[in-house]
Amino acid sequence: MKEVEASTYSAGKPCVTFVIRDGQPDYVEFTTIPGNSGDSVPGKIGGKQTIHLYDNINKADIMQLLAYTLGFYNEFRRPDRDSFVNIHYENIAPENQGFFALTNDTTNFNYPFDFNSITFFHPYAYALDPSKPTMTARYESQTFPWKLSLSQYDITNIQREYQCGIGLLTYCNFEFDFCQWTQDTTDDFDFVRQKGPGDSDATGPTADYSNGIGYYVLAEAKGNHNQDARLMSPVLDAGTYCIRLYYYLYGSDIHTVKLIRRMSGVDTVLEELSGNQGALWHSFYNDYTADAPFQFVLEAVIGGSDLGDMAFDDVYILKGRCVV
Ligand SMILES: [Ca+2]
Ligand SMILES: [Ca+2]
Ligand SMILES: [Ca+2]
Repeated sequence: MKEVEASTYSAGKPCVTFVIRDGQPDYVEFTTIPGNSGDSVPGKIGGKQTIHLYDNINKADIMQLLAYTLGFYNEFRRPDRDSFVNIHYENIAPENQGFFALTNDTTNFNYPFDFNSITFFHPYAYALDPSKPTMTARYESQTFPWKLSLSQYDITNIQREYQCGIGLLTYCNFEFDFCQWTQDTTDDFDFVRQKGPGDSDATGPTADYSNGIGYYVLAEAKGNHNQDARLMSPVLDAGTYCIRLYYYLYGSDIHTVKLIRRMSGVDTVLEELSGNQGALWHSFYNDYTADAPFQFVLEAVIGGSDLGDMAFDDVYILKGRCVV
């Protein structure tokens, strides 16, 4: 719930907030049911409505159930679904085929088909033969990601439908690419996308932050001693912005990371952090105001040994102040 709130706030104001019931006539009750499938009804029905969880349910599946409650259907039930996804009905028991039915109760909100939506099932969901998928993409180049968190379109859809303004400018979990972030070419080396542990040194992450099995971006210490690498955000208009990200600075020779504002060709250091921060991901957020177009720049300055890998994951830029 906290992640849904934090991902959708806009212009410094929360968009969706969850509160403990205090006599409200319309409310959601969470219960658990045995078995390995949760459910909830799409949208508000009035009075009590129930979200069924299952034992050891993961964060992404809870967020999927909350997305239904907020009024969103599964992305793969969009009327234009068959242009993008093959459903393998021969591998789905008849009583479960309804979960894959197209529905005209939804609209595609004029956005592209979104394989990253939190409302996507796992590609093997409801498989009779668990070695075969029940959904595949129609295009070979498109893979089904493991759900991580709300996608960029999930967030903008919630913001628009709940009329909070579109606050999210960019979000990157680095699963496929660097999204709207670009490598600086005036530095010494480049960040790389990395999955799992880099090398066997006692430095750097062993897994990404988003879901533990995906990609993060790494400034590799080996071969880059005393050198720096920078990643640049898109150019942002003058105004106030919140940046939220996760960083991993583990190793006995961690040097320095910086958050920089690049405006009119001048770099100003906004934040700077040096030294070993332990073998875990830390979150960071803060807001900044600029009176001219600018970019955020993430800089890694490597120290004098191999034990100084630095990494980032899940970087958000939102309009307005951060909500704390
Ligand atoms: Ca990631
Ligand atoms: Ca570079
Ligand atoms: Ca390394």
